[in-house]
Amino acid sequence: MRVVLATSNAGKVKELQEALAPLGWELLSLADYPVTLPEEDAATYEDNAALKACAVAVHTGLPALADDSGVEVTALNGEPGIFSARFGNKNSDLERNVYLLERMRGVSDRSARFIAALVLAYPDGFLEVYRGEIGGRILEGPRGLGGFGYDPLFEVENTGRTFAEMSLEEKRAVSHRGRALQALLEAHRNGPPE
Ligand code: ITT
Repeated sequence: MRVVLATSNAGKVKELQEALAPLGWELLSLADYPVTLPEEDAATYEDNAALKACAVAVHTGLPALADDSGVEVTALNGEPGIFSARFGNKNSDLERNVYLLERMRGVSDRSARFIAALVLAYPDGFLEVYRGEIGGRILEGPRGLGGFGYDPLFEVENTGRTFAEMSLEEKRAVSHRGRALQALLEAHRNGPPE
């Protein structure tokens, strides 16, 4: 099956390519099909992922896989959540991380969770929806050089390590996106679900 990865985030592309390899799909990207992703103005991760996947499926005539994700910080009442890409109106991962650290200065409850929704949209309108979550805590400073986004600030529960200190495979085994991908892989074990 030919599938377009409906994301402009290079970190997500790497993780999706690595995890989906066992399915043997031909994975295309927005570099192959320059589609402008729609504004993510829905109220849930799933609906935002569906907006992106459907736009790309309609434009390309191919199944499209989108990911909408975010980090929810307990002490910030779940912020930034679905607004993680625009947190503090900052335009880069580095600026958002600095902003998150500022918002968390002096805060003792550092607990947080990452959430990912994956939507695989087919041109005929059929949708597959998967979700994954993982708990952890926001550190007081960055650790690790891998990953993307908030990875250096998020220490994964029961591991003592941040996502940025993990290889792609290690992150997949425990992450929100890895868990959603695992559900997708299981659903496709015997070909596309009916
Ligand atoms: P696309 O919409 O093009 O897929 P995006 O980066 O805008 O890319 P989202 O709207 O889903 O993606 O925003 C998610 C935000 O949360 C964004 O700032 C990411 O860097 C961050 N994020 C998502 N997954 C992450 C992960 O696994 N590790 C660290 N940060 C992550």
